[in-house]
Amino acid sequence: MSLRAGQIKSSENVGKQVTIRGWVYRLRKQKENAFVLIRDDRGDVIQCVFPVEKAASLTIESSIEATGIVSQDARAPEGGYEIKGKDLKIYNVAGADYPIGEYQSDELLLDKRHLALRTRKMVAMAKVRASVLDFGRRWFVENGWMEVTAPTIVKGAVEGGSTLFKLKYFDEEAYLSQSAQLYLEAMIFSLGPVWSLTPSFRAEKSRTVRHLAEFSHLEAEAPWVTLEDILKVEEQLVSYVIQNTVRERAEELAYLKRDTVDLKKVEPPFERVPYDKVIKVLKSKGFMVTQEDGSKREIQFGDDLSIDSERELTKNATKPMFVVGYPIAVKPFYVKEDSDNQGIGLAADMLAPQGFGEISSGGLREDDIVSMTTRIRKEGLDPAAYDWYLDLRKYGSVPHGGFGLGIERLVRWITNAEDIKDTVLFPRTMSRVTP
Ligand code: AMO
Repeated sequence: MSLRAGQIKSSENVGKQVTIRGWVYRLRKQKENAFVLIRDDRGDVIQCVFPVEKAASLTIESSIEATGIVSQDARAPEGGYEIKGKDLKIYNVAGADYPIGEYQSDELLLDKRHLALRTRKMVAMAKVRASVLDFGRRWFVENGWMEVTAPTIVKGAVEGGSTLFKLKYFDEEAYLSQSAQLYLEAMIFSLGPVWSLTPSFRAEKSRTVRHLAEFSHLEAEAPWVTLEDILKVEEQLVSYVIQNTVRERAEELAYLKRDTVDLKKVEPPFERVPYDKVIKVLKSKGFMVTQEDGSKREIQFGDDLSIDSERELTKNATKPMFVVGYPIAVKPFYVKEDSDNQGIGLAADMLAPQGFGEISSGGLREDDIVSMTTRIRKEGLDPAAYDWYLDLRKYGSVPHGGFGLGIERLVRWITNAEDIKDTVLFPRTMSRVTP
């Protein structure tokens, strides 16, 4: 039976014979011995020492099965255990030109991502991400929300026409979904609180460290809720995911050099900061916005928050915050207007601290058919494309709301990753659709 590195590294195994299968992660051939760092299929490593002639044909990433006796040696890397190799079976001698070495440009690592995902950094990232997805699902299951799946080939824009990916759908035109929201809204009438995890697609034409063309979108929707109800769900969900991920992935986060002191303090409630206060704060700091013609002016009420303004706002924060009370004009057609506060939308964005910025967005939905039709037209969209969606306001409309959270944005914050592309194994951006 073959064991994994983590199972072998234990004092109980010292002096015993073990077998491990894996790949040559690092290789150092000396006069008498070859030091082979083996990576198992979970990304963990252990050193195995063979007489050099036995390992003569080995190259980096060759796939092997090694059998030998476990010994404890403080000099052995990665935990002080090693295997004194006896038998070596080689499955495949990897080409000697393996392109990933210790120091590589980011671009090469992206071009060779199918191989770069064998690096320990990518393995650690993938494990943190898996825990985020796992605990996200668990939170919804434990709290009685039903998992649903919405289509990703659709006819209507949710988040504005400029980021739609068009596709030929038999003899008609269709789009890749930007958000499952409208479909989740249809489901709450018979399924109650629902949630989904589907890819969303945005033809984002800007290169930033927080935009992907395809991202994993965790979305939720529920009937009979207030804005405060939705914000409570968001802060509980995010806190639960973070606390559990930090606990389960302590080793990986340490490998990624992520200081988790602040993360461990993330718990509800998150501060609710009114939009008008945000603008005042940014103004007092002399924050400027760039206009379409490239000129700059002072930020003013009515401006949407940009990456830069969010960074400024959150750079010294240690916990996420909600920005509430946006002018309805900067929000999409579905956002409900506050009846006590004309022109203000019942929507909120959650901003992650330390400059990471928006990770989720949500609020109450317009439930009146007349206002909604007017707003769809105002956005230059065709109400006919939203025929079925408008039916939801015609037949038993109820107050309802929900939110969408970007998994990669959350993972980027948890891992302190410089670029959102690091949080996904095969990133899709404006300039990258392979591998
Ligand atoms: P929004 O467009 O703000 O709202 O998206 C919700 C969340 O999705 C993430 N996100 C992205 N992540 C990576 N790359 C992108 N290009 C990208 N675009 C968005 C962000 C963002 O907060 N239907 C509404 C939400 C709602 O009201 O329910 C929506 O899609 O984390």
